[in-house]
Amino acid sequence: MLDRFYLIVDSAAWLRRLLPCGARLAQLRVKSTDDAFLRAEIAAAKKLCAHAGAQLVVNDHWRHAIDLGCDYLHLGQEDLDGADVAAIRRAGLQIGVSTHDEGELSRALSIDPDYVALGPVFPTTTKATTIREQGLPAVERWRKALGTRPLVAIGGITLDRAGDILAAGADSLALVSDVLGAADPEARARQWVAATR
Ligand code: TZP
Ligand code: MG
Repeated sequence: MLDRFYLIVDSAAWLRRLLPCGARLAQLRVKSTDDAFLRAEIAAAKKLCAHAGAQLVVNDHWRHAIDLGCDYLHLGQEDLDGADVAAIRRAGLQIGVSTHDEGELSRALSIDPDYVALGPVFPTTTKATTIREQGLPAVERWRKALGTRPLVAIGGITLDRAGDILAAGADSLALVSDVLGAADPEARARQWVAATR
């Protein structure tokens, strides 16, 4: 079961600040090609999440995630191109996959993912993307297509939209800017925890 509040951060430093606010599901999404830096960030995030009793999901860097003993990966469609899914499974990691349309959904399902993410549900400025927002009808379609497989909604998610997205069928809401861009990120994270638990 995924927590309904799925916090995405770009550094372990954010986890040090926000895990104490009650977040129990966090993705470390670091865009870097510096392997030593990536390993240090992933190792720090793993330790912080273990201490907080939170599930860490590592975006993209599957080799480091395996080496460092992590247990959950998030792969985008481009990440899937370069990933050795069999090796990831052999190492015992669970995998969530991003999807933006029906074609990507069927590709994602072919690797039997532990969750499917759909996005962007609403317009986002966090990720440079030309993909149009999917809207709540897509959340409803994905819900039907997925059966009981967990569905994560992502993109432009704010606390005031949370109820509608959950009602449309999402199990978990993944977000960046509503918390990291808030005037008081700790207070916003606590609001999310209170609203979703
Ligand atoms: N994938 C689709 S939208 C997105 C990612 C990583 C960014 C979500 O950020 P925000 O700030 O919650 O819209
Ligand atoms: Mg990725």
